[in-house]
Amino acid sequence: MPFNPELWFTEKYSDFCGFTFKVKEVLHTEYSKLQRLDILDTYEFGRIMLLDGFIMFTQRDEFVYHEMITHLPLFAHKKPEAVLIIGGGDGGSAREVSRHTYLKRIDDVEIDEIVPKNSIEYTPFVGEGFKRENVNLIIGDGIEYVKNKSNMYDVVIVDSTDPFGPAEGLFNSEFYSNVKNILRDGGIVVAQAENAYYDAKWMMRSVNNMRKAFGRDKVTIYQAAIPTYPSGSWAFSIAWKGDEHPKDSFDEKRFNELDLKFKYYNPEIHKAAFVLPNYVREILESD
Ligand code: AG3
Repeated sequence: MPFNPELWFTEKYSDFCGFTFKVKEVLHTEYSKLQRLDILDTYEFGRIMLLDGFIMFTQRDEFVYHEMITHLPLFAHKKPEAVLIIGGGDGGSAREVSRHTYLKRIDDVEIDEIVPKNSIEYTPFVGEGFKRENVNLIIGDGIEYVKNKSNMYDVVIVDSTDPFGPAEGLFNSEFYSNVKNILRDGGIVVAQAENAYYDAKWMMRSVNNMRKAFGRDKVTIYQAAIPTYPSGSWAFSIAWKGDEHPKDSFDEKRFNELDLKFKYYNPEIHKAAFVLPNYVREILESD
């Protein structure tokens, strides 16, 4: 029998479980000063980007995350003109935001240049976000970028890695209060906030620190089903400066006029994503 080795990758979710899939080929590995990046080609999920061994996105289900972190806050805002993406170095969020062609400004501040470089080369289905002419990619530290600036953006999207290493400071209250200042009146911030099942502490770090900056009644969680992230049920924290809850401020007129095709997001999901199971509600209310 010919030697036919099998290569498998596991992302560990806890000391006792993880998520494993069979790898066709390791396409690229590269180290920056900040982190290790791997691009894998896999049988089940297509191309995958790992940062420090954690799944950032897969070709097969990235649409859920990127649609939900962008279109929900954009359609919840009354009249967005300028959008800031922090992180999002793969270009997936930029790709979705750029479809809102009425926007006057889209800035994406990514700390590590090897992420966009490799995304454009190996995962162009998201990397193409940086090819859109209305997207301005800035290589820099998002934590520094939001300091001492005010009234510049209507929507801020924090598309970060997990809250350790380079992204740790993107989950703290000083960062969120700078984000509040950089937002104009009526502004909305959304951040990827891990999951309530394995990592409730991390989710609540984002929620509690947003609460410190925006006030307890101006922060909540919405969720989406993302099969390749821990627990499959992913949380986004959202805070708003205006009076209306983002689930109620969906702009149906703009949604119909733009007439975009989505694979996950729709007007019903916009509202339903805020409906939380009891175990998540309890975590949110307990702190
Ligand atoms: N941001 C990373 C989400 C966190 C995933 N965590 C994990 N697999 N442990 C996604 C970047 C996509 N633009």
